[in-house]
Amino acid sequence: MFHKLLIANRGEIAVRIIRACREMGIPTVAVYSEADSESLHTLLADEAICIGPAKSQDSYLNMERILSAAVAMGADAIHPGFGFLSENSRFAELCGICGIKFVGPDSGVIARMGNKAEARKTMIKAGIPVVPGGMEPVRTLPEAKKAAEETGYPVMIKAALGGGGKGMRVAGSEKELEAEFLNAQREALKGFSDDTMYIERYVENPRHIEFQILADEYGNIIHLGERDCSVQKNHQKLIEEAPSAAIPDTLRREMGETAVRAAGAAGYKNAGTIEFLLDKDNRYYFIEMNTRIQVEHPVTEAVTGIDLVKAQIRIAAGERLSLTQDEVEISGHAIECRINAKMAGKVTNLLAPGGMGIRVDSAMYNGCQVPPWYDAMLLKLVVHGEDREEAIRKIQCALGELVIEGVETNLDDQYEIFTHPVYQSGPVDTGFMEKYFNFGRK
Ligand code: MV4
Repeated sequence: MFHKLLIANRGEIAVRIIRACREMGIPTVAVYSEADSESLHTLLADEAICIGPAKSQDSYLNMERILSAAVAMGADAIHPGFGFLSENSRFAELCGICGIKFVGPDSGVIARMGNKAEARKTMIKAGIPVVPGGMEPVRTLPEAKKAAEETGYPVMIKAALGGGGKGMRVAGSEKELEAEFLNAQREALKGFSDDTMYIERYVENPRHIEFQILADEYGNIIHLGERDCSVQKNHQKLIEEAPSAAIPDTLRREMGETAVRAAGAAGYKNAGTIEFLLDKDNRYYFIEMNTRIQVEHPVTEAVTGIDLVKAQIRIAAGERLSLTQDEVEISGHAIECRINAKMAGKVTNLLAPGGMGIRVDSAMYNGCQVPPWYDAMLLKLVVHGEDREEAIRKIQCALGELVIEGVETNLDDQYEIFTHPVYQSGPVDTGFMEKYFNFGRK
């Protein structure tokens, strides 16, 4: 096992990782920016080292500073969390060069899956169902037209290095493709310094279903069931559930097996996620693989009883998976709700909910500062009930108890979603928020 682990992150996920390490008896090093000297991850870790000014570029995204800190502090492993450098293949590679274990897959796999056009090609070759569309990326309008013609309209134009909706456009006809392709390409170039695109058939109002994968370094791969992340606004996930109420057991088994095969085709090691779109006729298509621990991982932890961050660390340390697919059991229903700040400022009052099946993951404390420099997610409320109905009641009760004063949040917006009869009556698709909700951004 590792002797000391450095957390290359901040906020609630850094705290989450520190907690896992502490339970495992692994000493931790926090890195922090000048804006985070009083942040919870800084205070909670066994050691902490300042790595630069507030701006992410100068601190949490600065590979040299983080690696220097790791070497200076004698860390033999780095956990990247999510966001920041977590999907930076160069960072994973540099960790290896410095003799530090990167808690995640090999850098080559990060690079290959980070390129969605290449990931798609890998999956096609492995016989994994993908959204109908071209096998090869497109770089010019004539190439795009040809691919769209072969695919059939409507199509989705996507950036190879995209994700999160940037550089993404729907084109219902050749005319629309002509109008939109170069715009999408320009957006991709601006956002990712690369204008490689690819074309897929447009799937209208799909459900977003993702399978949690665990793979050890000896070729053993299992899945831990799925999460339904269909409740989102402007490509920001708001609510995640496990299991998905939209998926019958037979389909779950089939999609799970497909997800395991997909991870195998990618040469995957450690915790990862296979994303599918599920259409109205319950056909499913691979769209992307995420090569990191995800924000919504606690819902999977709740229904499986498996600590995913500990599993990541054990796998990285060379341990074998300690359970087989048959030993994975999904029990009850879990829901996560993300509480985001709508402004920076000082938290003047905080009261966290409690009770059976209630979990709060956050780096907030009474009197803490919410800096303006980073992601706005303040707190994840995760509930686990016997079934979806109980989980919805539980999360309403917990949201009712939660008090955050001093900074404006989306708490009231979230409460409204859980009281919505369409949400309560069953699983929703990705069109739900746009159709029924119109509250302010973020
Ligand atoms: C799609 C799609 C429809 N058809 N691809 C949005 C983010 C990116 N990761 C994939 N996304 C989508 N890809 C095809 N071919 C619709 C979406 C999409 C979406 C996907 C998951 C969750 C929410 C979404 C909201 C709008 C659009």
